[in-house]
Amino acid sequence: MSGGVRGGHPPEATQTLQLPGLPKADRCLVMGVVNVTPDSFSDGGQWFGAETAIKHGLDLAAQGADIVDVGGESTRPGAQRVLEEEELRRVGPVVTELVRAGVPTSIDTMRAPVAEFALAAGVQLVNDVSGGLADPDMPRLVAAAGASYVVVHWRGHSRDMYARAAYTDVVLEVREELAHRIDAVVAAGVDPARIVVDPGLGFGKRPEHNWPLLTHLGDIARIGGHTFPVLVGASRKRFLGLLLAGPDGTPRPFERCDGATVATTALAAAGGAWCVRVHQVPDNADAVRVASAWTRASQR
Ligand code: PMM
Repeated sequence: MSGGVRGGHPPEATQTLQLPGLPKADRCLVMGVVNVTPDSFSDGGQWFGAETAIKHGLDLAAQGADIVDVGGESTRPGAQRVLEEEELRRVGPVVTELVRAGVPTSIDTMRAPVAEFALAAGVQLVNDVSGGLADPDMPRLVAAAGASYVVVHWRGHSRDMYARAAYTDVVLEVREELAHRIDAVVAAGVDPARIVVDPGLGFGKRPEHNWPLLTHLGDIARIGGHTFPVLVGASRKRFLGLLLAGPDGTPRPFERCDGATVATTALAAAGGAWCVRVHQVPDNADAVRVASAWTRASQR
């Protein structure tokens, strides 16, 4: 599915796409984040115990999250990897309980054994920030389970990811590299109708790379003649804090970046995002509805 020419695809491209087993709405979906980690960038330590994490997931669903994304490994810049057993210990009870409660749940992991546990528990979506590069068994596993798969653009693990943040034309290169990953996961048996693409904001990208990706979601969606749903994960990321830095250049702390996240959500949704991945749900759930009304009115 490689190839193709870049160029201004329409913004409303991906919201009408329906993935089997996932919620349907004629607007951008909201994915609420539960990081069961002691060290994630914005919420590390807050939802670390199983009970607290389960309650938080249920709260996010009650607040309007269409999907709840559960992760047990921090990918913050510079993060070291956790052991597989520890990752499983963190996420296992949380995905099990959220699925049991009927919450559409995704597992945020780069490891096939962790995804395998979560799929057996009943998650509908595997969110792999490495796009199948970190664990070569992942695409086959997702294919065999018949699950949906988020293929994120990624150039390597977080401990040294900025060393690879060099692009001449970031939109073109991210799209080309995603196309190669799509070829690989489809070759492993994943149904193209179950693939979601994600430009991987912040993953081996500096602020000047994230902004053009956000404004070209239509280009990211259209790969090899196929239109894929696009997931956008901008919530509380450092490029927002840097945008809102004080006069002395100190980045705005993430806990005061929720307004910027909500603005980004509205723009991404109006720009065609299928789903936004956010830490704080209520205001973002409002923002996707505003964007939907905006898009509908602009099409009259
Ligand atoms: N970002 C993080 C974790 N998982 N998944 C997807 N699909 N897209 C992302 O951009 C993404 C992700 C890192 O964010 P956090 O640790 O602050 O939650």
